[in-house]
Amino acid sequence: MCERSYVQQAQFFLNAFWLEHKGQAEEVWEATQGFKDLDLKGDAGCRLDEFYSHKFLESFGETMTVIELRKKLREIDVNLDGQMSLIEYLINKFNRSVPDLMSRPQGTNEELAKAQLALEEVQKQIKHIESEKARLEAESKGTGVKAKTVSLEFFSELMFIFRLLENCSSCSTRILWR
Ligand SMILES: [Ca+2]
Repeated sequence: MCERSYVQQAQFFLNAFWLEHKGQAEEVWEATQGFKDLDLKGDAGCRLDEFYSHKFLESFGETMTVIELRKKLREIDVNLDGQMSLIEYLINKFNRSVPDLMSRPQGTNEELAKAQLALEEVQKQIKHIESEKARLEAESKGTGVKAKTVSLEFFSELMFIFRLLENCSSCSTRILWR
């Protein structure tokens, strides 16, 4: 059973520590993606077992021996369930503590909310562009006025996306373009 998805755990962490760690939002989203990639349940998962925790720590840190990995996991695993949730990993990585996390207000962060809205808008636009791309490409292969109009349409959609990205300093391009 999952109380919070990986994305919700990342949001919870960033909400709590936005002032201190907004400059590392990119790293938080990369770790989020790393958990989702390794979890067989993908988006529906919320913690990695010992085997995948080790795999994650290996790919996101320096190479460690099995003993060092076990030690690191014990250090990260604050609720002692033998598994590593994203929030446990983030608390450890950024030298925070659970009491520290829980003492912070949630949901009052306008800047983060704006960044998330912009991210959703960009993702919507990318989906739209992807579905339109084939049609536009086919049409722009022709000649004459219609082909030129289609290319301009495509160009203005791209410019729209770039403008959104400019307003979304914490958006991860890796997540955006996957
Ligand atoms: Ca745990």
